Amino acid sequence: MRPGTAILRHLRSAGLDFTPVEELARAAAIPTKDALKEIDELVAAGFEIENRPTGGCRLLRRPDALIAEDIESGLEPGPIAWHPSVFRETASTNDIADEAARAGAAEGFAVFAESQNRGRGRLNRRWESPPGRGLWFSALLRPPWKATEAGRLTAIAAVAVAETIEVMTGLESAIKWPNDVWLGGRKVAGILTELRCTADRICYAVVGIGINVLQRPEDFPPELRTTATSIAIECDRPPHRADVAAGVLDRLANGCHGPFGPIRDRWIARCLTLGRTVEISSEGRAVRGFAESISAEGALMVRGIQGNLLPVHDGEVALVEES
Ligand code: BT5
Repeated sequence: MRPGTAILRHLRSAGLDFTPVEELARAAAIPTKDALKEIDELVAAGFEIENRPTGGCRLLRRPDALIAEDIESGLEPGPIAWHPSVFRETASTNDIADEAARAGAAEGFAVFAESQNRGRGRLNRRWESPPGRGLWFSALLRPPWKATEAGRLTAIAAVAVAETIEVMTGLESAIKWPNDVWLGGRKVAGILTELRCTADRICYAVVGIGINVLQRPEDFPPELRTTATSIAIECDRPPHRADVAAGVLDRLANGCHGPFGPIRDRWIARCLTLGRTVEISSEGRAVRGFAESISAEGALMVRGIQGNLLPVHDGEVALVEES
């Protein structure tokens, strides 16, 4: 853990009580003079820290900007040691994570950007990623799974986002297969999982997550205003972006390193797609049938007109209105 993170974590848990600098230095395992430098750096980054020569320090305000130490200080101990970094602007965080993975980065690499100028969705569709309003990030995972189990990753990420939003806002969210999270009947988040596999195993996965947190309606381009929403549009007091990020990373780590069964149940409980007649277009083919369940591998199980059960791994889903 970075020294600044250890100091922030300590200050956050102390609330409005003062903590002696020596104690902060101990928590960060650095000499007191270095702790004072770290505190200066946090102040320069926008944290409001009161430092009394006799009483010690306390944290009065966190900046709105996304700061790696702020995200890291909110993480719970878990099966993945996340190493977040934050770029001011990039093309796509998925590209940065992919490059890092090729260079041998370990599971736990997580890259955020305040804005993306070429944020993308599936099939290279544009993902709107305006500065300072959302969470645009990619997490590197190396699950020891078969390539056919990759669908779990998007399901785990969708449940992680949905549950984080629910816990932080008290609002109910929903999941539209395979990669959308909805709030108040509109899309609040999307997931883009990209993989590198050997013949049958996953080498690594980059799970890209975009969450609209602080946008106002006018921040969306006109064509998205009726279909997209943000957490701030749906609730009066939106959570801090760093806390949403930490909540999602914690749940993603636990989900990837635990059994899939319980996640699958939580996915099913929120799924808008199940129990409906759907038409799914995938790789130039259209499949029509009844969306029955999600398999242990994370595929949507569709009962075709002939009664056959078909696993569908990706695609565009349209709900068919039955007459
Ligand atoms: C997705 O694709 O929903 C996946 C989005 C993943 C974005 C993250 S951000 C971090 C990482 N880096 C990246 O470059 N990408 C990932 P898809 O299901 O194909 O949906 C794309 C469609 O959603 C677009 O065609 C628009 O209609 C709509 N859309 C675009 N931006 C949106 C936004 N900010 N909020 C809601 N809907 C949006």
